[in-house]
Amino acid sequence: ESGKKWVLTVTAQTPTNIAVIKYWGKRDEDLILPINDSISVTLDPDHLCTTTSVAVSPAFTHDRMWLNGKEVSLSGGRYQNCLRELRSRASDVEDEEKGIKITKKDWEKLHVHVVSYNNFPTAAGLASSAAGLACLVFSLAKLMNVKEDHSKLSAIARQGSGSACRSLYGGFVKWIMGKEENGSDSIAVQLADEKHWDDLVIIIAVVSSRQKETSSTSGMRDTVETSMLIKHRAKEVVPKRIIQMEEAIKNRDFPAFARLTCADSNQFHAVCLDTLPPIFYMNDTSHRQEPFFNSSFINVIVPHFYLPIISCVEKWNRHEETPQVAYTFDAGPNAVLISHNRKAAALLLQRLLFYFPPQSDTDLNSYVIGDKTI
Ligand code: 2P0
Repeated sequence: ESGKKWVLTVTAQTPTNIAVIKYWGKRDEDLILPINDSISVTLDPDHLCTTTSVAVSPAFTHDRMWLNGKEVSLSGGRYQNCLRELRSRASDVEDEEKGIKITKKDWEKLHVHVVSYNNFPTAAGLASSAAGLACLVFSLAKLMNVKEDHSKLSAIARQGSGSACRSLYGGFVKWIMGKEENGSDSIAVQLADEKHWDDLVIIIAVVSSRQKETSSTSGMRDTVETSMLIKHRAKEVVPKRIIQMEEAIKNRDFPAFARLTCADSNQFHAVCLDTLPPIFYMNDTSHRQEPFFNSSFINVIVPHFYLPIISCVEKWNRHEETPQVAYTFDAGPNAVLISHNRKAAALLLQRLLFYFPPQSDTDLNSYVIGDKTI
């Protein structure tokens, strides 16, 4: 019985990532295989990240998970696929101090507990599933002594949530769609590390922390089934943009980076509109939400926020000799703005404060987001 008392734990932290060339559409729903490559920037872990602790003990009778303090079911196919893939690759673990010895075979019957916490709104279009699933897979892989490199782990995280595979690396990351039917070559690779372009500043305006209305999974399924535009995007547009974006990142070419980022965000929302029924992620947010608890986030609730942001940035960029800021919007109502240095970021914040002033004292603290990221 005393042998039942031990618990072995691992804790990991994983930031979320923001796609600059977007993933939208699957060719295989179960394995989560995309219809195009995508490229993202991984944020730095101070701001938008998931912290996950995983534990194993012979006293645990089921696999269980708590997300932000509430128990959630692990019975879904995606979690099960990740757990199965990891268990099948587990190795022996020995902790002499605690007198613990787990053999490869033991992992088949041992159960795990997972406690996960996001420091940002879950499912409000801030890619919480990306950070969450990447962190789950990474921490379990450590706990189970899975001896695979990051790219193999990315293929496991991908089966939890597509965009999660990109959060296994920092800096700039490409998710290669791959060709194989079994998904073995649909993996993430790092294009450049977090030091490569460290004067970029990413600012996220959390317009709303409410949960989005159309989940990415069902939204992209509808798009693939009904949109003509998505076929053109996946086959003709994205492959060219991927090459151009890789080049822009390699050369730290902000004008090209900004042009591609804005164009790809706009095309992603165009294919959403081209879906039946149409999906509006850039909808109006006129309700005031509770200020978000993390003081490092901008919390602006303004009606008609997106179009003014887009036109404000577009006008500003045209006014300057070279673009100063790029915008990108994901499957939720929050704005992600990328400026090419701290000076441009300070000016951007000034403008945001001017056009979208905080509406109460509490907002004053919660206005500014994130410092630099990659
Ligand atoms: C992206 N998004 O590349 C794109 C841009 C949203 C817009 O990846 O079904 O949560 O779990 O694979 O990864 C959101 O999709 O969807 C997403 P699943 P996921 O970041």
